[in-house]
Formats: sequence, structure tokens, C-alpha cells
Amino acid sequence: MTKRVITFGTFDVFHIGHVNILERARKQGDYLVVGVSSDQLNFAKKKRYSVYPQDQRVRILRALRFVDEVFIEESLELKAQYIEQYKADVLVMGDDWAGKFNDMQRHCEVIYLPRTPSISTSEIIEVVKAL
Ligand code: C2G
Repeated sequence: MTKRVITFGTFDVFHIGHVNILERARKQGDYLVVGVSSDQLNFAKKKRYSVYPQDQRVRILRALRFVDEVFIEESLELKAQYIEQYKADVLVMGDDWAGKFNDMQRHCEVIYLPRTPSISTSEIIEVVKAL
């Protein structure tokens, strides 16, 4: 039977840390679904707008060979619903979210993978600003 994996994120200013988490998420099963934060949800989480608008972030993710399906995540409160809707067997998140989604163990397996050190969208924005 196909093992379906789901993960969530903003994936703004796409970088190698994003590649690493998505490749490893895909290896947890056979099919990877990615929930991409809407522009509005990202603003609510981070108090700044993403550099790339949601439609572009969706298109970048859809272009990756290790991503099978992409949808817009409108609210953090809808995780259980998305897990059911996309029939996920496993939820994968980076370990900056460790423990935060343990409630979802009622719906599927939950795995936190180590983040890639020394890279983030916020740091890239700072580096570019300083050029
Ligand atoms: N990530 C990583 N290594 C980095 C940077 C990010 O492994 N150096 C991972 C994060 O842990 C996350 C994914 O990449 O699993 C996406 O990161 P963000 O775009 O920062 O996602 P975030 O805004 O944390 O959204 O519902 C949960 C949220 O929507 C997660």
C-alpha cells in the first residue's frame, strides 16, 4: 500500500534547507503532499509578508521531482482536517516544531527531522539587505 507523507511550511525564498527536509520527508513514504502557508497565514505567523507570493511558492514546490502534490494551508488550526483530507499516514516537520504537533498522533505518525544548520529565509533576507 502507498505510504502517504504530509508536511507544511512557507518555503519562502526557496533554499537548500527546504530541499533537504522535503527530500527526507519523501523518503519516509512513497507520496509527498506539501501544505504551503498562504500569504495571510505566513503574515500571522511571522509578522512579515513572504518575499515570494503564495502562487509562486506553490509553483516552485510543484516543479520538484520529490513533491507529488501541493495545496495552500490557510490555517494552523486545520492540520487534522488536512491530514484526513489528504489521507496522510505520516506528518513530517523540522525539529524547530518538535513537540508542537504531537496531538496529530491521533491521526497519523508524527516525525520531526533535524533542521539544516546555518540557513534560513530570514538570514538570507539579512544577507541580501547588507549587500
Ligand atoms: N527547514 C529546515 N532547515 C532549515 C530551514 C527550514 O529543515 N534550515 C524546514 C522547517 O523545519 C520546516 C520547513 O523547512 O519543516 C519549512 O520551513 P518554513 O518555510 O520556515 O516553514 P514554517 O513557516 O515554519 O511553517 O504548519 C506549520 C507551519 O506552516 C510551518
